This record gives sequence, structure tokens and C-alpha cells, in this order.
Amino acid sequence: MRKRQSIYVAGHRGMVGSAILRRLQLLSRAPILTRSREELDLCNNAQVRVFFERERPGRVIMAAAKVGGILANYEKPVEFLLENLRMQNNVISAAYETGVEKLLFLGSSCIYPKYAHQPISESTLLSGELEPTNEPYAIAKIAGVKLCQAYAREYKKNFISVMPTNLYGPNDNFDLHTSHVLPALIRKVHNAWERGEPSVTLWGTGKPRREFLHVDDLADACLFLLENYDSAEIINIGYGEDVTICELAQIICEVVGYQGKINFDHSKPDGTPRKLLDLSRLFSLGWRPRISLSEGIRSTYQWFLQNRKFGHVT
Ligand code: GFB
Repeated sequence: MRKRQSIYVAGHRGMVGSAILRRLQLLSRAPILTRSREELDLCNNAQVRVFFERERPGRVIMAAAKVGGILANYEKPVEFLLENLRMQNNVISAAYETGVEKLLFLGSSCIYPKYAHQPISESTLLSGELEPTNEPYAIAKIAGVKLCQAYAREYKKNFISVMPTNLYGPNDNFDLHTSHVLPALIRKVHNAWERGEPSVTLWGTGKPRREFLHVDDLADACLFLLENYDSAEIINIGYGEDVTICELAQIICEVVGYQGKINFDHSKPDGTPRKLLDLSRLFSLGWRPRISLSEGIRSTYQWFLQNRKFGHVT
């Protein structure tokens, strides 16, 4: 009985999974199950099956994924497509076969068409071409959504899918080659400030617009939806406002205290011109984000400084 009440967080060492774990530890009385990559390889179907049969979790949060910024997505299409498909197929099918009561699958705002009408409503899915730089990742995430919806329709499973906007926060990846824009800019601007360099170079034109949500707000929304949302229809999670990459850089320069020039390397891709989510579905349930972008960047910069000292930031 006790095992049936437990909640399994897949991917608890990543930025999203670790934020969900912190939130669960604070709010939930249910036993929490986690496994590191060394203990359980989610790409290995047999291992995943044995784990689910032995532990029989009652609820599952599927936060394990291969993720990365625009360049990593472009350079590693095979890994982004195959590893995500493998992990999510293994976890979602094992959840069904072992009678998991509820599963929450994390998708991404990049599943929507490149030129989707803004703000992007959930109904836009599969209505147009995807952004080529992250098409393999988006296809994998769309397959995950469709698998959850298929289990819901065919086998009446309560498997829900949430679509977060661009995320940032503690435990983000600050590697300049593979990271998303926000941690990359924190690191680049900090390095330029520390070395007294007169300018910092960012990718693309600086004109694309992105919406950023702090991962602690995302974790709060996921637990809220786990309790309050039982539909197979996908649901967006976002902040509700966006900024240009140039404006983001200006906020980060202010937080770091850097006064040099910002240059843009036009040989690097811009990606989707704009990605602002329509949050009507989520907001109608009563959830709201709490962490402003400037506040979130300040605390993430502090995290970067502290963890950099101890060598946790790659
Ligand atoms: O966050 P990001 O890598 O990915 O880039 P996407 C966002 C924008 O920031 C692009 C620009 O226009 C980049 O050209 N940018 C400027 C930079 N300087 C930098 C830099 O130093 N590093 C990075 N990384 N970008 C991702 C998808 O798209 O969004 C993923 O590739 C995922 O699959 C994620 O969906 C949420 O926002 O364009």
C-alpha cells in the first residue's frame, strides 16, 4: 500500500527535476522515489521495467530529458531525437503497465510551429512547420504528448502533458557551447566583467523574443497541475511576458554590473522569432507565477557565483 502512494521524479538531478524535488520535499507527505543515471538508465527498457515493477509508484513526474540550447540542438539531432524518444517511451509505457495512477509529462514550447500566432495557444500544435534548429527535439516531445494522449483515450489513463516556456534557475547548464541563452549570457557577461573586457559577443541578431520562467515557478505549477488538472489536453506553463535577447542582455549586464558594449554575431542562428505562450488555460485554474525576471536573474546569478567557486558549473 505504502509503495502505491509514492511519487517518482524521473530526472531529479536536472534543473527541472531538482526544482520539482525541492518543492515536493517541502509540500508533499508522499514518499519520493528518485534514481540517479548510474542507478537506472532510462534509455534501457529492461532496467526501467524492473524498477517500475519493483517500486510500483503511484504517481510519476517525467522530467528526464536530453536538453540544450540552440547550437546543441542543431549539432546533435540524433541524440536529441533518439534519447528523448527512448526515455519517454520506456517511462510512459512502464507507468501504464504497472498501474501508475497519474503521470505528468514535461514537453516544451518548441513543439509549436515556428510562425505560430502569438501568444501561442495549445490549439496551435501541429498547425504549421517547426523551427528547423530544434525540430528533432520538438518531434520527440510531440511524440511524448501523443503517447500520453493515446493512453488517456485508449486505456483511460490520467497521463497529462505540460508545455513549459524557456526555463532558467539553479542547476542550469552554464556551458557556453551547449547551454540555453540565459545561463550563457550570465556566464559571458560575468567573464567579461571579471576580465575587464570592453565588449561581450552574443549570438544572432538580438531581436528574437523569448519568455523566461524561473524553474521554481515551473515546479510550483507542475505540482498544482498534478493536483488540479486531469485532462489529456496539453497545457502551457509560462510567465506571461517576453523580452528581446538584447533586452535580456541589458538586464543581465545590470545585475552583473557590467558596462561594456554588447555585440552580436550574425553568423549564429536566431531560431524562432518569438515564443510567447498563451496562458489562459492555466490562469483560468487559478495559478500565477511569482518570481519576476529581474528577481530570478539576480538569484540565479548568486547561485552561479556560489557554485562556480565549488566547481559545480561546467
Ligand atoms: O536559449 P536558446 O539557445 O534556444 O537561444 P531557443 C535563444 C536565443 O538567444 C537565440 C540567442 O536567438 C540565440 O541566437 N543567443 C544569443 C544565444 N547569445 C546566445 C548564447 O550565447 N547562447 C545561446 N544558447 N543563445 C531552444 C531549443 O530554443 O529552446 C530547445 O533549441 C528548447 O529545443 C529550448 O526548446 C526551450 O529558445 O531558440
